[in-house]
Amino acid sequence: MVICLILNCIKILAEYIMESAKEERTFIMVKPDGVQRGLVGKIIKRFEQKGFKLIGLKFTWPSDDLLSKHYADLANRPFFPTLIKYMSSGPVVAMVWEGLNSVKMGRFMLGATDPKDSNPGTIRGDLCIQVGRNIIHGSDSVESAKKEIALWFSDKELVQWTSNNDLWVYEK
Ligand code: DAT
Ligand code: MG
Repeated sequence: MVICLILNCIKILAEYIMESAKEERTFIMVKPDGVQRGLVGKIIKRFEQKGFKLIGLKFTWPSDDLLSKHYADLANRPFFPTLIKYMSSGPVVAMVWEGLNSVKMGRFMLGATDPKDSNPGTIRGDLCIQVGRNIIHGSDSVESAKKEIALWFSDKELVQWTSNNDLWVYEK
């Protein structure tokens, strides 16, 4: 009787942990070159087809100030000024995608930072050539994702909704 109760508690806890894991979020941004080259639809489609759920979407021309905060970790790198100039050269599409392991899988889907090292089949591997025009950003950790999402979106801009796809994307 007691053992049954404990097992039930463990099962409920495991289900709760799994449900929370499915709510992992990542910040994905189509950079100005991706927008100019008409790749927005193609990139969104890849995330939709993978099975991730769109939670936030914003078409915006980012300020130098916002971009400096976004890339604060790279402020001492020699390419920082050209990175900010490139990123502020036009509008971007900022997005939040939700799903199990969305940060890690998002990075796999993007490919390596430098497109010459990106495998075919990845977004950068298929759609761009140079590191300074690598069309897309994706959070590199769950921690970074939380910071980036808070930087680009307010809470009320993020939409909570139930996707019917989830019934078929995830195991029961
Ligand atoms: P990632 O975008 O894959 O997370 P990162 O955070 O190290 O890579 O760098 C941010 C962006 O800065 C990257 O997408 C393109 C640019 N960048 C990185 N390394 C560069 C380099 N060596 N020369 C020029 N631009 C670079
Ligand atoms: Mg990065």
